[in-house]
Amino acid sequence: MNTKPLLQRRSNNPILQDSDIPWDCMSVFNAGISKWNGQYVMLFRTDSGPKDAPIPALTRIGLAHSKDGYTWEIEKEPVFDRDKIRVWLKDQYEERFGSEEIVRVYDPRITVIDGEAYFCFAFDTEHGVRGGIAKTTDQNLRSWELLHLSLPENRNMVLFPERVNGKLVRLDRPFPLYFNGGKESFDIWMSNSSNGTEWGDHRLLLASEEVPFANAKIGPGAPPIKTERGWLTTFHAVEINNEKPLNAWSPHPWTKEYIAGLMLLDLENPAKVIGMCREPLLRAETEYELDGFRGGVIFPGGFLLEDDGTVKMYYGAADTVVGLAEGKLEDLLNAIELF
Ligand code: BMA
Repeated sequence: MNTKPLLQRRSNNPILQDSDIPWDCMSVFNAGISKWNGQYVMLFRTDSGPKDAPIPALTRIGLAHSKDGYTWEIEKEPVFDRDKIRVWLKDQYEERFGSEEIVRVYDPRITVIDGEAYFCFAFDTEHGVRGGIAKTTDQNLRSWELLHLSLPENRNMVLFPERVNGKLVRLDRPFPLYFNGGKESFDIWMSNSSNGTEWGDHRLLLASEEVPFANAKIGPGAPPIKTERGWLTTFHAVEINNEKPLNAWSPHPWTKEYIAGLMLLDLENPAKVIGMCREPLLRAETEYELDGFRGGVIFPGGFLLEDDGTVKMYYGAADTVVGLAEGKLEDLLNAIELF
């Protein structure tokens, strides 16, 4: 077994925290990162309100730029909030359900495909959690064209960085409660699309019971990295330990540890999982990962390969800050146990 950690945390972590943000917020986390026009871009989530009970209506998406992936310049104003979705849904909702239907928008991911930026987000509504996809060629990533809004219950939609067999490929995380008798045991699914608007060919990709360090739900992490051996793909896995509550500002006992995992998908047929790292890729250890709004949470959203073989993984830590950990592509691939 490999005893050296696969990823090393940056010594100046967290790379983003609430005091870096030019508007009033209590946390900045769950960010999506990509390369755009020769720079790094980050869409991140901020929550605002009391530290132990942020107000959902005040959750916003901000934008940051970086030349090296380490030092970030943050745009002065948020780029997205629930009002934007309300505008998109005006015709559908304003008359029948009212604009209160949309509760908040959060957890952005960003993928650049064929020179266009795609932005995936989750949004809570009074009638369920949904996922959305928008795209743009706007250099400033300000004006987005809405492509798709999913049915409830779905979250954590993530796109592959290129078309596979001519189709866009997406990871999904539905919440099938009925057959599980209410148990939070959710899996990662996959779907594809020719145009980004209509999605189909839904299939189960990875089931939670296949992950040795999960005893509850799992979900997609960041857009995968293409390698010669397959699509290297992060995910999060939840381990619940009711005997050992984690530290949290949230007043409810918090028992869900979120752990980053790694799997390998077939290059030609990404719906086939060909291997997995049996050990966690990253598990909460440091103070900024163990203490926060929800301690013990590692939530990967950005996964990038550099020319020298370094892999950067950006992750939300404790639902409070953004962390960065780096490793070598070769080490990550060697840690995968092929099925
Ligand atoms: C998930 C989402 C994420 C969050 C995670 C841990 O269900 O709400 O936004 O980071 O829980 O709290």
